[in-house]
Amino acid sequence: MKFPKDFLWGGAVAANQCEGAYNEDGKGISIQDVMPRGIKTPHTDLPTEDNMKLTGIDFYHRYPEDIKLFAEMGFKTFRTSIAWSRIFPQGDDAEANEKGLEFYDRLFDECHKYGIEPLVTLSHYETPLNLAKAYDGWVNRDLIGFYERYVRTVFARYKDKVKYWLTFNEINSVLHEPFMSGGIYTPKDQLSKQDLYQAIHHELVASALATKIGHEMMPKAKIGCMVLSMPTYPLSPNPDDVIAAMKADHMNYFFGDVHVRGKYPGYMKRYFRENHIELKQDKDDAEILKNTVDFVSFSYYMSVCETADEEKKIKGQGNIMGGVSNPYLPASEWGWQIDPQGMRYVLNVFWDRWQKTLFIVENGLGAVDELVDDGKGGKTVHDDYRIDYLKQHLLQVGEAISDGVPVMGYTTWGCIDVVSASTAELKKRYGFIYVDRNDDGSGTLKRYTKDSFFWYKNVIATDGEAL
Ligand code: BGP
Repeated sequence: MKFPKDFLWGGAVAANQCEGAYNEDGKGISIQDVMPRGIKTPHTDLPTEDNMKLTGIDFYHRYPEDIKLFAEMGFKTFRTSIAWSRIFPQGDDAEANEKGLEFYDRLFDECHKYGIEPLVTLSHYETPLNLAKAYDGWVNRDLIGFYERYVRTVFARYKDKVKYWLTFNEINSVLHEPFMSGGIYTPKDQLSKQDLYQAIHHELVASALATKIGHEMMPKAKIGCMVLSMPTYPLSPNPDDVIAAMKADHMNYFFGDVHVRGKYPGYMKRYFRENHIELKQDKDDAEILKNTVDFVSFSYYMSVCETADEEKKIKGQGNIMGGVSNPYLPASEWGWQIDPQGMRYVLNVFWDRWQKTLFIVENGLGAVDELVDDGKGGKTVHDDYRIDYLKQHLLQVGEAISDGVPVMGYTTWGCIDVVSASTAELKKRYGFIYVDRNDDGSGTLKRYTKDSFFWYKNVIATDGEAL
């Protein structure tokens, strides 16, 4: 099958997982800098040497080489984030950090040199640490103002360089990772539902405000929300399981519902009532929420099952958002269940529900790779498992397009190996490009193309026909 001519093929990373240079050129400390390996809650207030994200893959200095490799694959777009703490080191500063702004000028210029359109996430799990500690992150309404100042600054600066923007990475993940996703310093087990949903409300208002401001400042820009999609199947045809699955999906869909419909859905009002949650709303909030997005973007890695039967609720190993394992599906080494048809399913569900163009901005397989001699004096990785994963998922994207779903693009996660978000390790690799860096800190940081590099290049060159 041929994908549309203007389909945005590409890859995705996030600043905190690849840039390194955590304290260069005036950057402030972000919440990621104080999360050592495997830790997703506040642990220490100081960056620790154990944290692979402090040096990342040194993208901050090596980006020209990396963008060149993306161009060689034929990327039409490259998704990355702006590290908020490079621009406003403490988050609540009055003035922006010029050196931080200059870095992204250079980065976006480099993309345009090859005709690659940047796709920029404004906030990708990298809240400035000060906003977490002094304000308890998004629980505090002041964050809306700080975020507004930040987005106004970057919109003004990059309005001629960036056309596609995403407001918050996987905004619904705050339900499960309040520190990493929402910069909420209060430990998860002490966080009340009231504060959690208040924080979510602030993020939703901030997202709609960014969309409004973006449209005013950049009439040609397209601004989208970004949700973690993890379709929930009922574990059995028992109606109790079907309703359990519906409710689990609601908790994720409601973020998209607000972004697309501009108001809270009825099932959430019920949830708030039944859980004694009373959102504090400013008089303009309802009006601001009406600034709806141009498109819906999402990550897709896996589906899960849900059941009403407490005894069967053995949590799926490694599933970030809870749920129960599906007996029909294999899993990755990290327990993420592999379900290519779930991609077609979720594309159809989202389109039916929202009637907004969709953008798959994350999908991929985290695996342990082995660097071997390529027989020509160099080194490579024979990652047929990754090729197979991506191929099966892309074929399902093709099926969804044939179903009539408008899909504007596809960016694989971690197009170059980056430090994992959930484990802060480099051994969980997603890239088409191998980075010689190991979790003990050793390695030359040299880049090597994997077999999947040439496979993806061919997929792009043939508009998907080579699949
Ligand atoms: C998503 C995040 C990414 C990314 C990806 C893979 O949830 O948006 O930042 O890292 O998952 O997850 P991991 O790195 O934990 O394998």
